[in-house]
Order: sequence, then C-alpha cells, then structure tokens
Amino acid sequence: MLEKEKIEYEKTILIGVITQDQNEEKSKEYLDELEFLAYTAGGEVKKRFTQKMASPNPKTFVGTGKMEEIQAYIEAHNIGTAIFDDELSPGQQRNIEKILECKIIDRTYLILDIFAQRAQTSYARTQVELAQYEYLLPRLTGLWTHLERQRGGIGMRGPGETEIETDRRIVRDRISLLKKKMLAIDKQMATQRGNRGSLIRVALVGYTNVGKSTLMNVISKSDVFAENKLFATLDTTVRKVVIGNLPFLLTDTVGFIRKLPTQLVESFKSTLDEVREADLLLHVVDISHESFEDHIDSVNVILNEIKSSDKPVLMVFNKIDAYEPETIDADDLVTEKTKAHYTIEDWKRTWMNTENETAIFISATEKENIVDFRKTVYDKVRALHSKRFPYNNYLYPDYYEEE
Ligand SMILES: Nc1nc2c(ncn2[C@@H]2O[C@H](COP(=O)(O)OP(=O)(O)OP(=O)(O)O)[C@@H](O)[C@H]2O)c(=O)[nH]1
Ligand SMILES: [Mg+2]
Repeated sequence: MLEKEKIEYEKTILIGVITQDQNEEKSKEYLDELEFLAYTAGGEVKKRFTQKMASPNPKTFVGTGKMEEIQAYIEAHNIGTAIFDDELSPGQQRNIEKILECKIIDRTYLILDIFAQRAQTSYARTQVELAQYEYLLPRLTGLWTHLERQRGGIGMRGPGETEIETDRRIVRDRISLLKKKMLAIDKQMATQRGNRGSLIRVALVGYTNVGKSTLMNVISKSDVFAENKLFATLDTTVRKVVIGNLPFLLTDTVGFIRKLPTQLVESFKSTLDEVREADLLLHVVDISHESFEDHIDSVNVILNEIKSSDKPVLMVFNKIDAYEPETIDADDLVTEKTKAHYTIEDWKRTWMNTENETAIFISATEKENIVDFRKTVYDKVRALHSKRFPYNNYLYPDYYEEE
C-alpha cells in the first residue's frame, strides 16, 4: 500500500460514446472499468467526457463540438494523456492527435500496455510484444510514438522503449522474428503439457480481478500473486492438487475482459492452450461486482473464440462476503424487485436450477463454503477420471478429507 503513494500518477481524461443500445448506467460502468484500467496502468483520471451518438464519428470518434471542449480542457489543465473507450482506427488516431496535441491511447493499447507492464517471464513478454507490434504496424505514423517514447509512462512500455522504430520494415522483421520465437515456445509448452501424464486437468477461468489466483492459493497452498488491480496474472501457474486422495492439475491463468484485444487472444495462444486442453473449467465470477452477469457473457464469448465452450463448467460465485443487495423498504409497494435486490439465496436459486450447470457460492478470502467447494470439485474430477479410466477406479478410494 505504501508503495502506491510513491508512484506519480499521470494526468489523464477518459472519452466515451454512449450509443443507442447502451443506457447511461451501462456507459458509466464501462467508463468505471476504463478508469480502473487507467489506474492499473498508472493514470489518474481527472475528467470523463461522453457524447450520445448513434455510432462513433469515423473521423474523430466524438463530434467536432465535443472535440473543442476536450481540447480546451486539456490545455487548461495540462493533461498529458487522453484515453478513448474503444479501439481507434489509425485514421481516427491521427486526426485526434492533430487536434488534441497530447498522447492518445485507446482501450486496446491501454490493455496491451498493462500486459507489457505485467509480463514477468520472457515467454509472456514475447507474447505481449508480438501483440503490441501487430497493433502498432498500421499506426506507425502517429505523432506521439515518435516524440514521446523516451519519456515513458502509459502506452510507452514494451516495444520501442529503447529506440524510435518508425520503419515499418523493421517492425515487420521484428514481428516475423517474434512469430518464430513463439512457434518454438508453443512447441516447448505443448511438450511440457504432454509430459504431465494422465492427470485430469482443471483450469480456473474468469473475468480479471474476480479472485482466481486467490482461490488457487487457497486450494493448492501455492503463492500466486493476487492484487486488486486488473491483470495481476499473466503467466500460467500449474499445480498438482490433491483432494480426498484424488490428484489433479489445477491451472491459474490470465483473466479475461470485455473486448479483449484480438491481437492478445492470438498471441496468447500458448497461454490459452492451457484452457483449451483442460478437462474441466472452474468459471470464477465476482458476484459483488455490479456487472457480474455481463462479465459471465464476456468470458463465454472468449471461451467460444478459443473453442472451449463445450467443456464441463463449474460456476464458482466468489466474494459472497462483499455482496450487498439493494434493500426494499417493507412498506414500499412501488419499487419492483429487480436483480439488484436479489439476496445470495435468490441467486443460488437462480443459478443452481439452470440446466447443465453446477454452481457454488464461496468467499476465497473469508474461506466461506470452501469445504463444499472442494467436495464439488472432487466429485467432478472423480467423474471425469472414471470416464477416462473405467478400469482403475480402485486407485482412488472414496472421498475423505481431514478438516
Ligand atoms: N472481498 C473479497 N475479495 C476477494 C475475494 N477473493 C479475492 N478477492 C480480492 O480480489 C482481488 C483480485 O484477486 P485475484 O486473486 O488477484 O484475482 P484474479 O482473478 O486472479 O485477477 P487477475 O489475475 O487480475 O485476472 C484481490 O484484491 C483479492 O484479495 C473474496 O472472496 N472476497
Ligand atoms: Mg490472477
């Protein structure tokens, strides 16, 4: 915590468009998430600008009048960075740079920058660097990429840190080199996964910051880095876990987010293979987050993209300790009960009745319902195991755990 105060946060503003299919509340939630991303990257948000439009302006994202308003604010408050809540086309980026004369970052590049900042191993760094170059290639004529590289800060980590690489050819060469490097890594990772033998593989998946690593630490007694920032985990951790005499492999990996940049999905192939090759997914959800149902949808979209949507899933609703439903006054007859008023019991009834899904409600930090959780995971793994090895079930005696 102390360390946080020492960091000098960069002054930023957020810019978003409210489209017809979003209401103001949704748009606020999206910008809240963008602000959390900005904060994770080292930015302090001074102001948010939004505009209602059918779709973003193809030239400047928001309209001319709004642009002038933003420009005046940037000048008056000495803002260094403007962050847009969507991916900007190379053309938009150039036009906006000319008007705002500051560093322009879009949602995609912000996420890539956080990944670059967080990548620990050379393996993760290679994957992020490849994604960043793929993003930069069509955008090499941007102003700030030339002028401000040396200053560092948001959007400046990763490729180009050492030298100004404006030449597309250099970038293309770099991309093909990184791709070769990735191929070698993929091969190596595939071999490693192959060597893990016949154990059932279970993967933790879920939106970023829902508590996957915390849960991993609780059930595998490992020490994976967990933090209240986005994308605390980039590298994959695999642990052998034993529950009730039954060993299996548990994987903790990168979290997902709405509109996860496609470049990242592609270059994180090896990391995501852990999910693709898993026998069972534990889909962890932060039930205390107001948008948790949207988060579930976003995760399912990505699971579908990586062809992993047909796997057995255990829905794990985490952070029940922090869940607070809105209350309705006993004599309030006007307010209709909405999902915001659901109690944990209501949610349990909703989710435990859905077909083909098993759901469990826990708190990883408060260790609530962990015994049940372990038993549920045991049953699922055991069932998968008996299906795969029908003849050697005797190896695993019945569930037994010491409290
Ligand atoms: N209140 C509460 N907080 C929790 C619980 N589980 C995890 N957290 C907190 O949520 C934050 C994120 O936890 P992580 O385990 O890093 O989440 P993650 O899903 O691994 O996140 P990424 O690696 O960033 O995708 C941390 O501050 C945890 O302490 C819980 O059951 N209740
Ligand atoms: Mg994590």
